[in-house]
Amino acid sequence: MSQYHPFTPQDAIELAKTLPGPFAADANLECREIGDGNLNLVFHITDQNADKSIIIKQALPYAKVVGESWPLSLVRARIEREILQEEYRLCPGMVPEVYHYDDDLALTVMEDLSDHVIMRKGLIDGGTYPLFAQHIGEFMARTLFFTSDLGMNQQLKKEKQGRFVNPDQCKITEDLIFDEPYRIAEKNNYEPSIEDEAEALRTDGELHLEVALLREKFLTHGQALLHGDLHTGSIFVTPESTKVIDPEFAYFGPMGFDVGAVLANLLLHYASLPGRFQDQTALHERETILLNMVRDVWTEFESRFRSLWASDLVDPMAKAPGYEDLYVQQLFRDTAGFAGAKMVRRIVGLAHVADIDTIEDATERERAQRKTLAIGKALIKRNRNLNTIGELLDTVATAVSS
Ligand code: SR1
Repeated sequence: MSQYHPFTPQDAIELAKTLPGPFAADANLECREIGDGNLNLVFHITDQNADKSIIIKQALPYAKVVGESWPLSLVRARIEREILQEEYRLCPGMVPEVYHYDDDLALTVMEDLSDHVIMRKGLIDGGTYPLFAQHIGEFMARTLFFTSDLGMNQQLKKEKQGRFVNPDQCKITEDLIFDEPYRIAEKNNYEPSIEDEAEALRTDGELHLEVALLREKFLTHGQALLHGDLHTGSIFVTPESTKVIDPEFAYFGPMGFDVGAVLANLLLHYASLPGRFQDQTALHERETILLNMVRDVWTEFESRFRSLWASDLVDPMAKAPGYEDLYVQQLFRDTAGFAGAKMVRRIVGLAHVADIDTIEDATERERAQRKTLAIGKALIKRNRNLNTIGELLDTVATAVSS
């Protein structure tokens, strides 16, 4: 049994040498620690003699973004590895292949995806991903449907729920998304220029009621096995390919939390665009691309989810007339509400997004922050009345224009 210790690049090379593949015995291995996320070490190991490489990801026993004062369970590494294997089974080619793991060392050896780019960076650099909506729609439909009571044996689902109890990671979400943005909290992080917005978030009773309902759903609704952190920093893309990474926040929760995460991060990028484009025609074109992506992600997801309902339903009572439509309607409303909550937290909470934070001009950055909050709050407040993606996009347009 291996004893946990945080790896150095040399430790990562030593481990790589013991693996059956992909490196040859005479490989000349180099290693760089490339982790730029909030929680883990990520080692990129390449053979200088051949075109071969792997990633070793190791969990740290604390949140790297804050330090050792914020301890975190290492169990998340085992959960992340198991859901990667589950997602690989359900959507081959859409997550990195797991080559090896060591739960005591809290590490997973996996496929290197560095021929792709992190989607957040790709969008900031102006990339277009015409197949993204189809890919992510398929990914979410399959992973959510087949881990829910609709698509899997209900007793097996309960057993599986036991393997994906993830309290430390869920607590991060409960605090950072569904609590701290709405009160004075030490970890909150926003610029003084939007103090008025932060104050408004703390005193808006109508908003608090909706956030309380979303929080309750996140705490109690074990609908399907979620990725749990499906933002554009957890997705690798090329124009032809989409790969989902970093599912360490996985747990059984409400489906709309994953779908809402994707929409929220597209809308965050949309809100950042005026701070990135001076030419109004180019700005308008790019905004249209982003809003079309929002529409297409939902539409692709819904169409694939409904196809699975037609072909692979295992719950006989779910065939009751009208049930499918009510189920999808509620899922859409949850998606809208969670998307809004995820936008608000990225402006006033601990962890921000580069889309907004890298806008250099302070006035433009503030404008983007206010725009994000306006969209986020509108989606939260209206979620229980929304029925179609067209209405969601109208809500965005109204929030932006007022
Ligand atoms: C302390 S972790 C902060 C955030 O990073 C992750 O990507 C999750 O979104 C989490 O909320």
